[in-house]
Amino acid sequence: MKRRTVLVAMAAAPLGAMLPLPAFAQKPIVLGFAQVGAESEWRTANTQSIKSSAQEAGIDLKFSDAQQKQENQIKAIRSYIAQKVDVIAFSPVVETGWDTVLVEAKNAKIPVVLTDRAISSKDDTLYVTFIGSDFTEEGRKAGRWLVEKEKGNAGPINIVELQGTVGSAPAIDRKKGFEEIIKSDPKFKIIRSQTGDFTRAKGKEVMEAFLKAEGKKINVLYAHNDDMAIGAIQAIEEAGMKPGKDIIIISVDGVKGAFEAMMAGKLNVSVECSPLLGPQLMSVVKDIKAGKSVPKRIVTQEGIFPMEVAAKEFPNRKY
Ligand code: GZL
Repeated sequence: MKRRTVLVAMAAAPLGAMLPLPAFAQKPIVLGFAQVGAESEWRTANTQSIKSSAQEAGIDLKFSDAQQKQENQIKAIRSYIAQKVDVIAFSPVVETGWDTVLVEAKNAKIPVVLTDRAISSKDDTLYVTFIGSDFTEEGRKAGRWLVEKEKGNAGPINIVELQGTVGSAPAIDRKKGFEEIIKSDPKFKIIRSQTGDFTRAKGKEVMEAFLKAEGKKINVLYAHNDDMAIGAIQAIEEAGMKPGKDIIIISVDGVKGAFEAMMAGKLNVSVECSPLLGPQLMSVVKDIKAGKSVPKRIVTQEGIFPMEVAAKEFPNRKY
């Protein structure tokens, strides 16, 4: 009934006063998304969230995987500009080097949304909003957990650090937040710090090198994501040491693999970093197309999961 009424109204209205098309007759919004890659459990869950949310929202998604290479993300953004998509969204693999291509998007009048990771640019008109976690706070949460855990220990407490992708916002900010907290007590010393590029394989490889160089001097591992921690756990076991006991392990993301490691007593705590950004992204894309204003920064809310709660929390995990 309603549908016919709308159509009748349109036929009667003079051409100059055409009513807006009803939702079922409007062409779908086209969103171009340039993803970092498929480097971790977190990224896989993030991709799944974006694809399933686009489908549920009736948004036509064009998706690309850059295999963690900035030049591939830039190529994808340029192809979306050429295709004249309605909105472009991406998770910048590193913070810098985006201004040129984002000026091209701006000149093409295509709004850009940052998800997951931020960019470092003087011109914040190059994107409409940034939806993602507060990585510095994630680093602080990791540091606060360690300070509390070791409050009765006079030290020294030697820490090795597996950093995320060099130049990426999560790697820069998780390091900054962690160091901000542990610098309060000189017993904490970061004796080795190197990138494992957020992957299990590289995390294992770098941890093997740390163990070769420092061996039993290592008290704590701080890994910027669960995948590198899981790789490091393999290296620690192969070196004949007990992960979670001989070496306390702190990581970030809260993926299922981390919960399984915590339930096995091999990982001590994982700071949550939610990849489930799809629903928020689609809602923002629709608001932008509807001409609504959106906040410049949308922060995802997250917790922290020590091994003691892992078994109880595991059934609730969505990624
Ligand atoms: C964080 C995200 C990071 C994850 C890693 O929002 O960018 O990239 O912590 C992923 O697991 O590779």
